[in-house]
Amino acid sequence: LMVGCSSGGNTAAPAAGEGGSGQAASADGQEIQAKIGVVGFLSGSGAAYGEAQKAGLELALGELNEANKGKLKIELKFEDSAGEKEGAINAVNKLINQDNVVAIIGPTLSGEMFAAGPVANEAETPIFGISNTSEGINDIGEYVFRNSLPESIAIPTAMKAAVEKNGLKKVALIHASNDDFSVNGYKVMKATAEKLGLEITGEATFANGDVDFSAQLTKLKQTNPDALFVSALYKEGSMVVKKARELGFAGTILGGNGFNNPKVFEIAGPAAEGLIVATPFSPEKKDDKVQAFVKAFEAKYNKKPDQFAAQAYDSLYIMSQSLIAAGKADREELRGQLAQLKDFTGVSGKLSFDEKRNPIGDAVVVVAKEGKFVPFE
Ligand code: 1QQ
Repeated sequence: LMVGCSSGGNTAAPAAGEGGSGQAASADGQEIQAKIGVVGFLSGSGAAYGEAQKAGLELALGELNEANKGKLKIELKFEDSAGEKEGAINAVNKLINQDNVVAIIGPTLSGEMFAAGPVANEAETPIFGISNTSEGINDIGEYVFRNSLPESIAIPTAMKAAVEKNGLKKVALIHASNDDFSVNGYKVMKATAEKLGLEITGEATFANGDVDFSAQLTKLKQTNPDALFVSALYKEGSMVVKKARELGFAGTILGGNGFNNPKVFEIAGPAAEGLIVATPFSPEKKDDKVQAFVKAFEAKYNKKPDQFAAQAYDSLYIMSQSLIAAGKADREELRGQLAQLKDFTGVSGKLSFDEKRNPIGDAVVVVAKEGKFVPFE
């Protein structure tokens, strides 16, 4: 039985009760109407992250609303934060207070989540990060969740593989100093280098928005490292990779989660060749669920999904499952169901949470080869 319409309200507000206006729980057999907010980096220097997330969410939305007919209907309300903390805070406030959403997916950047997560947490509204990989995201509060694999797991996996296969001994580090994600990734790189007994020959920083990295890279190259470890978002990160190759650096280049987007190949061009990254998702994975997703994504968008699309896609399946289990679009009930999530298998792998709601999962290591990432083996 179908009730309500996509533009209708939802039952997140305590006042919006059962029945009446067609906003109802499934306990009485009616379709649950759930409005979920999405905060994404949809414009600006990292817009390809937000676009991938939007694409993944919209694909999942179509599939879920079809499959859950009569049980649950999800409506998504997208807000563009432009990758800014202020933008993320405003979007979260609007979604909670004006749109009355039952939960929020996003924001894209760890820094945005550090700024906007507390707002949602204070308002007792579940907020679900799909690309926040920094340490400490879950410490914001008990309404904060994420399915994005922390860099503290992903980076060491990539570094160990690179050290083993490429015989690295001396490394140089470079990172964006005004971005929480990039700073966190750098700290993980440094700590892991020390743990693995690597010699750090030099370190350098830049700021998001910079376009000239020659001074830093010339200096780092002179320290003669076997590898350059780059912690950055795709735009600056790809320009760093390109410049390093232009300056003649021939060693290994390894990056963090920011590089898991095809824009890297557009910006760095052939200089991307050999770049090593860890990711929880690869469209090349020989797995039925993954391949069905890749096929559906390609049919809809005419390109392969990246990790950001995959984690976004998974997040809506998690929301759907949890809303149905909750039996109504209620923030508190939904939080409870999300916290109980165990062994969810999505396209970005198997997911369960530890006691701090941190995702437990594995990363695969990939390497850039002829315009795409392939398994590093
Ligand atoms: C974070 C990230 C970025 C690469 C997301 C786009 O992992 O900010 O945590």
